[in-house]
Amino acid sequence: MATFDDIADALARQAIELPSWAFGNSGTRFKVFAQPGVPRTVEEKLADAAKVHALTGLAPSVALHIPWDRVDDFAKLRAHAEDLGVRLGTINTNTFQDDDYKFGSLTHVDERVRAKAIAHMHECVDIMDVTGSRDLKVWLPDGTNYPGQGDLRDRQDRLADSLARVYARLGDHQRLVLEYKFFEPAFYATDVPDWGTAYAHCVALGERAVVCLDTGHHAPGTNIEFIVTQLLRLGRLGAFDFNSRFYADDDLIVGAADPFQLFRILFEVVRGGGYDEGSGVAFMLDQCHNVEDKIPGQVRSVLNVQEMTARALLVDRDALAAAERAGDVLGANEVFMDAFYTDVRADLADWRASRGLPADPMRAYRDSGYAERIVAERVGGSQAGWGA
Ligand code: AOS
Ligand code: ZN
Ligand code: ZN
Repeated sequence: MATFDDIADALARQAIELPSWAFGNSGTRFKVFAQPGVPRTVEEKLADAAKVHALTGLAPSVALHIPWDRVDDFAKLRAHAEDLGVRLGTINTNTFQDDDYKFGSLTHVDERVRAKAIAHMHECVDIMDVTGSRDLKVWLPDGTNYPGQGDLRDRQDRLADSLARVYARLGDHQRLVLEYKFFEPAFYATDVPDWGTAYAHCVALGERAVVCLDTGHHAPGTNIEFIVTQLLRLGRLGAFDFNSRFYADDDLIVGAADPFQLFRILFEVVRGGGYDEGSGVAFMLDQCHNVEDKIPGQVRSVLNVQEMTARALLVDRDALAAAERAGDVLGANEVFMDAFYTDVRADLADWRASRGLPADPMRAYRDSGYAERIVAERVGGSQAGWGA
């Protein structure tokens, strides 16, 4: 097996984008539990994200969500982020919180509503031009609840047409990242339900259309690492939304529900070149912290991704390939599992300390006094996303 020293340099290029909405109040449709000290402004969300980056060195950028994070002056916001030591990243569109979108957005039968959704996405690209963001993330709530409610084929045709109009607005360096999800809020037929549908639309659009794989968006038992492999092979894996799920789209801390699955996914990422310098795969979190503290929730999340990345990098690929070729089923599995079972936490602590980072970022956060300070300073937190 490779040693920790062998992978130290590769670990240094890890970058995980944080979602602005992870720092605000969130909840389920039953209850939003407000937490003291949550950000009241976008600027305060950026400050919290910058704290996560300062503690871990892993989170240099922040994804924004429009309209939740709309400000009057995005150039000023960009400068503010840079002053804090982070960048503004992916711009997420929102066509799911407006009465007009009850029966769909980019797929809507009514041309007025469809034009409104397209205009919203064009506005998001205008924002990207100012923030310097590369990626426009499109996740759609579109779908139907009952058989016969909508014409499935016509909806696909309208979707293709709408996406083309959005894509046409992108600059040469910008990408459309299309996210799929098998259900919710639609419960019968979702219009972008799976990687194949997302892939087909991306191919029709052009090279700068790529797929976002949200790890929570699959039916139980789905072999997600296979999808990772296939999309990398096809050159269309644009981004991850990392989180974990026990039941539905739970948006829990990545690596909490099934660390082995995260390991298998990251192994295929490494194997397929998705972790190579300049690979074009964006690693993001898409999580909400409903009952746990938010800033340490984000710290825990990026550390979980780092730990599993380290283990994935440790796999002895030569030994694995030899065992695979020899038909040595148990030998190959042992090589794979050896890396998974390697506890890298002490090595990572030393590695962090050698780079001027806290060896234990969770503890460093607890000791920093930041949590107490924001509770004292921020009175009247904003509602930042889900459950709003
Ligand atoms: C929805 O289920 C998707 O995961 C979206 O990526 C995301 O959670 C949403 O856009 C929140 O911003
Ligand atoms: Zn997502
Ligand atoms: Zn989701």
